Amino acid sequence: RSRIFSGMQPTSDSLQLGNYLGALTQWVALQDDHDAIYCVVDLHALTVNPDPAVLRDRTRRTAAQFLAAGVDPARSILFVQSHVPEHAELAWLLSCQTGFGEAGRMTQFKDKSSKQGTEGTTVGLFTYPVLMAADILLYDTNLVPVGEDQRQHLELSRDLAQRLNHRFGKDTVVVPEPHIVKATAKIYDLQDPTSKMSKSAESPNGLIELLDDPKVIAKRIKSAVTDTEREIRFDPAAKPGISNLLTIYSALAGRPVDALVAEYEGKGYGDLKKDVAEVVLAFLTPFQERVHGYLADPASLDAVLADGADRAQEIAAPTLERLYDRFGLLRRR
Ligand code: AQP
Repeated sequence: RSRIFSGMQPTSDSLQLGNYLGALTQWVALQDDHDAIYCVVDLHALTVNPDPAVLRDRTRRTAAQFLAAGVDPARSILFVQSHVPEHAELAWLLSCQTGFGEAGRMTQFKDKSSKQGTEGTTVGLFTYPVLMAADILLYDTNLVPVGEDQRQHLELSRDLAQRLNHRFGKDTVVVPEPHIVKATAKIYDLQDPTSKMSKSAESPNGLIELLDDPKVIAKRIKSAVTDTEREIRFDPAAKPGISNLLTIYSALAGRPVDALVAEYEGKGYGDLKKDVAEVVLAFLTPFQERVHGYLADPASLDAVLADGADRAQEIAAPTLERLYDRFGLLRRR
């Protein structure tokens, strides 16, 4: 069976719909036929210097949302990154294999650091994709289900894997492949439908947060930015707002975009928005109930995460040992 690894940062109280459609639904779909490992990447979240109590709370909340979405600890490994210290250890080895210029070309770093300024940007944010490569290579991962925004980071993981195999022998690590599902690879902000929806968006008005009040969500969908035409058709370049709504509708209702476009012929944008809101809430209402159920019992949630960390470490520890040896570090007797 091929191995899957993916993670999400606990950078917000709630995941957003792009996280769910771009990544989490794939995680759930892939866990039957693959050896799947899913992680709350709390060390990555440290790059933006969160409040300690808030980070702890968000780590549990993120795990609860994975479970509520259908990640099943009986079929997958679910754990918290910092519970398996091998991630941070391998990141050091990999940072010594990454060019400064190579890391500097990462567009996510350029975007985030240009907003924060040099003084407000941590070295951790710069090396973020190196830690991500460590997450992936530690498990001899074959496939990484992510959204489009992670494609460049994954390319760096592949380059690093190939570099290690070239330098230390061809079977040093497995070279991972991205798994990006085109239809939902990039969900856009409702107010700015040419930018991706993001947990840490400057304004929350274009966001669909999975744990938000249903009334707020419906209002945001009804106020989504569209265009001055009246025709409902799928054309991401000319009609990004309408196309984004059709993508969301299609993914959550499990109906092809073409069928929706045919159904809405002659109808108005208001009709489409009303129905998208209905479809989103039909999914979110039971989802929110499940999340609150998991959060009401933190001891059980922590036990699931502890068991996941044990199982993850059984795989990670020998990989790190192998890499320490290949890098020429003298092992302790
Ligand atoms: N808008 C999106 N459409 C499709 N997929 C998306 N993902 C994120 N936004 C969209 C995917 O969700 C996973 C989350 O990864 P992350 O938590 O490490 O952070 P990210 O990619 O930076 O996502 P956010 O929501 O924008 O978080 P912040 O604001 O904290 O940086 C990844 O698989 C990502 O591709």
